[in-house]
Amino acid sequence: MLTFHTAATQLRQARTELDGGVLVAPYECPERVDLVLKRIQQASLGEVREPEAFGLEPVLAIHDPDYVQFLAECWEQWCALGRKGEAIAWIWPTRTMPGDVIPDHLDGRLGHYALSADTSICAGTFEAAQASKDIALSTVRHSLTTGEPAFGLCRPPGHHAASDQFGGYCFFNNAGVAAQYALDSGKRRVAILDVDFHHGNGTQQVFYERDDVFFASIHGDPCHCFPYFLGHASETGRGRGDGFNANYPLAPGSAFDVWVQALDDALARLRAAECELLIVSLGVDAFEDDPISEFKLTSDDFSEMGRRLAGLGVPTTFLMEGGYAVEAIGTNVVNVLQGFEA
Ligand code: SP5
Ligand code: ZN
Repeated sequence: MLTFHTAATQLRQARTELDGGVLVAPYECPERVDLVLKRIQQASLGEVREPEAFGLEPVLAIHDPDYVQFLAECWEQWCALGRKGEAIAWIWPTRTMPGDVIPDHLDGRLGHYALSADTSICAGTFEAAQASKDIALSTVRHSLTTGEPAFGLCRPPGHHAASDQFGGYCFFNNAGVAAQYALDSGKRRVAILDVDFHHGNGTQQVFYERDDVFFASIHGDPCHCFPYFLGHASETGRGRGDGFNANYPLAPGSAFDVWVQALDDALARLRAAECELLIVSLGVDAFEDDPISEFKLTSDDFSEMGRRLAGLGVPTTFLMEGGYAVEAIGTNVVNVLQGFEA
């Protein structure tokens, strides 16, 4: 299988993540990409190709212009304030302060555009986010023009990014940008299947009222797991999007026997929705040894996941999301892709 990747994804080298009340080295680190690439080469998965530059137009097709502008300017403005650390949001418009006016001050703007405090903005963040969406776009274009499966080794990930919010290590919603590109290229309906441990809140939000993208997500129950405030089974879409959103929240500790039932149900829903392209939000943090997640999938389970995805028989684009057990990330990703091709 063809992989798209560029070294520009490594331009984001954040030093800090707020975790358990302390600033730790971010789980979403550049080494993740190196290790996936290494395993792709070891396993002779196929050619690794550079993406092309698509500019910001396909990003603006799903993200708000003021949000993109904020991401472009944030780091420079933070530095101009003389701040010592990385830019981390620390106040939000919560239930008692609706926040109808977007503040001028950067601290207020950070709170407006952030959905969580786990994600700092640092030098190179905007550039890496652009490289990541270019990988997603190049990958989906390859699947569209050839009908062949392809893998986009995106970093930073995308599925937590909403139309005007970053967080959960995500800035541009790569899967959403790719899905919109496929629709704008003539596809009538696209499926996004999110197998990352965490609910794809951003992807759900972007497409919640639309019937041209079917979104399904299998994830840790938000009553117990990040992002906590979205991802319940009762969220089925709104308006013309009603019936085009399917959430499978599973209990922490769930293993593949439970997980695969959700997968089979999701695949049956995707089949019924008659989608012309499948985009897989491929997080491998459902792995048993993931340091921040709570499912119990084994490396062999990821191979079976790939086999079942192939059973749908639809042109498929895989886009990298999470996965933080760095010692196994390459094996788990390549197992899905090889299982798909088997
Ligand atoms: C793309 C993706 O997988 N994003 C996940 C973002 C989750 N960020 C919050 C992580 C909280 C970690 N707390 C676990 C403590 C273990 N030391
Ligand atoms: Zn995740």
